[in-house]
Amino acid sequence: MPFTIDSARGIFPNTLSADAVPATIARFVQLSAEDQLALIWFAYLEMGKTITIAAPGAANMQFAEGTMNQIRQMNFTEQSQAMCDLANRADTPVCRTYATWSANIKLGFWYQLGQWMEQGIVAPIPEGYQLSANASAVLQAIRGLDAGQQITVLRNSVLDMGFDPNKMGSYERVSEDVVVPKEIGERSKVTIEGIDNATVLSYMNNMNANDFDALIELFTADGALQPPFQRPIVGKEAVFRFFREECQNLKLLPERGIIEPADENYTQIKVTGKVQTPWFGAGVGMNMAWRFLLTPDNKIFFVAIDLLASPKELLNLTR
Ligand code: 45D
Repeated sequence: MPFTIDSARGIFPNTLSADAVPATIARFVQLSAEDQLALIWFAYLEMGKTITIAAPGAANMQFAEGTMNQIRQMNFTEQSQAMCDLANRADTPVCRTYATWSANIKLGFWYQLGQWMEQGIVAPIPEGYQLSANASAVLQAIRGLDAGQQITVLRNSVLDMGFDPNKMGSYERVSEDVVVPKEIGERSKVTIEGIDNATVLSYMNNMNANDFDALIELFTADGALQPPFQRPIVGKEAVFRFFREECQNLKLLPERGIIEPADENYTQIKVTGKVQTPWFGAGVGMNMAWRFLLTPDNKIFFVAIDLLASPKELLNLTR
């Protein structure tokens, strides 16, 4: 066995990912719950001037409806408390329910709350709320990020909220229904400058078609996928679940790549390009890299997906 998942993670080590994202999140989680909520509110209002969220199409909100209606019935004090509890990752029934939801349901929940806050149905951030000096500095840092990095900060801060699922024992995960894969005739086919590898092209095309059954067959049984800023998801079963829960309706727009032999007849391939999320559509193109390590029979042993530090990184195709 020439490669382990751990050693595979190190291919194309000079790929510069957007470290500003985890750095900003690390500062954000240090803030008080009140500051966190107010900061996201201000960031969301500012971002809303340039980019619009395309929900609720992106999330099937029936799964969060019960909790949302519960919050709708509360008075303002209770609503503010419920939102602070989420930011504090407290142990409450709402925080426990929240922890069972997939990423899209969490985002849809906050999207709805945000709308209700604007409409005066849910407690607003108090008028004239003054962010602490630290919170202002974090907001300033967010302003300095590109749009793809900003939406990633927002997404990750939302995913961190609620009760810690690792403390919950066994529970049933709640996610949207899986969409039907696109008809063969309606599928688009990517072209990638410098890359004619069939596995990599199929990866992109199957993901764009939501054809997760075909997609997962490109992986080895012990294969792994590493999403941006996360540890690898290991094994076909776990990766398949991830595809069905978190990868619907993505648009992968790979542009160029480089292919190189690796040890023991493995092949390493780096591709760069853009990715669009159904939440923002063509409004936000995230600068991304895929770093593939393929076995001698062209199966995916490992792929890392990185959010890049800058557009300049799209052209960084060296080892
Ligand atoms: O607290 O090849 C209020 C993989 C204030 C798969 C609020 C991938 C109070 C493999 C405003 C109400 C998935 C890895 C909060 C590729 C408050 C693969 C609300 C990559 C919270 C390419 C806030 C996919 C709200 C990628 C409503 C990179 C926030 C996907 C909403 C990236 C934020 C998707 C939203 C991203 C953020 C989506 C909707 C970054 C969505 C971000």
